[in-house]
Amino acid sequence: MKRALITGVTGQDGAYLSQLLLGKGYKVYGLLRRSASADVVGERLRWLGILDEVELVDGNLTDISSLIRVIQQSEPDEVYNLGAQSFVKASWNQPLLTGNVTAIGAGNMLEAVRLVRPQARFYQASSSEMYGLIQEAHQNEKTPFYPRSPYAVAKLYAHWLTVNYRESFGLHASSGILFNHESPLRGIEFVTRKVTDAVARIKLGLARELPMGNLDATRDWGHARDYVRGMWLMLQQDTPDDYVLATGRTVSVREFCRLAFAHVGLNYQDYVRVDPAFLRPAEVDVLLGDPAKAKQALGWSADVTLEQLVAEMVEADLARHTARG
Ligand code: NDP
Ligand code: GDR
Repeated sequence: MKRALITGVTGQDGAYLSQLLLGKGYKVYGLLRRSASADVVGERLRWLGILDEVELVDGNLTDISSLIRVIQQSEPDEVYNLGAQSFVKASWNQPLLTGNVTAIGAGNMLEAVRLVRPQARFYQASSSEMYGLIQEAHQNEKTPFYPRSPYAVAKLYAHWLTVNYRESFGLHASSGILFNHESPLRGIEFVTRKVTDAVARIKLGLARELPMGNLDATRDWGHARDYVRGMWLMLQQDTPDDYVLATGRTVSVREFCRLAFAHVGLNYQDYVRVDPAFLRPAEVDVLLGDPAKAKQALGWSADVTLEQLVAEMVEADLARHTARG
């Protein structure tokens, strides 16, 4: 039985990746940081019905001794480093915490693997945010980076350290440069889930409007379930490498709003208003990924369309709010 250790197991991707690996017969360990809200942090795993199947182990990315202990305890064949302060907007308010968790935390994880379990395969959750102020219309593995937020700067450090540990120490370390991927388990502050949650509340008469930031930004949005499959495929290759995962289609936040409201028969223009509080000090205007390498080398492609994603998310939020009464 293969053994996997996932950091960020309580997040969106951690939950779907756990489900995928359990389905493949893995023993799955998940790093859990201590929280006063221990009863709710496992909510996503519970939603997928797998909370009891994942072995949660106590540790924190900022505490390397805890990572060393967890790797000794779990003896993983594969390590997926998904833990991060992942909300871009918050990274301007907490830039150094973001650096400690998202950059140095990845360094701690790489060091712990190198010292304790160098034979383990390592996945780093890199991000399309690293392209930031885009240098090419379609971004692929060779496109130069230009980060636009403290979050993206931190991710760039983690990305290059992963490449460096591969080249310096021969670790089987791969980095997935993933474009935005969403699902009903997306955190509520991210734009897609914020919109689908508001659509559900407005439809059910629980809210009347939706304050938003920049409606003109465009993103290449896919479904998280497809993207965690790509992570796993990367670690099944004989040779570690870097791969872009994306759909190859970019759509504006405005169009996402239109689709989500239209799903319940409403016109987004009647409800959405721009509130400067949701604008960012520096914006990433456009992202559009080129997943050709992942398709060719991994046989990976994003199967879920944006329209299917929107429908699934709106329906899940309608069900949640209806169940709450
Ligand atoms: P989430 O924000 O949903 O999850 C982040 C996870 O990191 C949570 O489990 C969180 O724990 C954990 N975490 C935060 N701080 C620490 C810490 N100090 N020690 C240990 N764990 C910690 O992110 P996603 O699932 O959406 O994304 C997964 C990874 O992929 C992240 O690294 C993200 O930056 C990256 N990424 C995501 C993309 C996307 O579109 N979703 C695209 C590209 C990259 P807790 O529940 O306790 O807060
Ligand atoms: P992003 O995701 O910054 O791309 O990072 P987010 O959903 O937060 O923003 C996407 C775009 O929407 C615009 N926007 C708003 N965003 C939010 N959150 N709230 C709003 O009200 C709003 N209005 C407009 C933003 O300005 C932005 O242009 C996500 C995270 O998952 C990262 O961890 C990951 O690395 C990248 O995706 C790829």
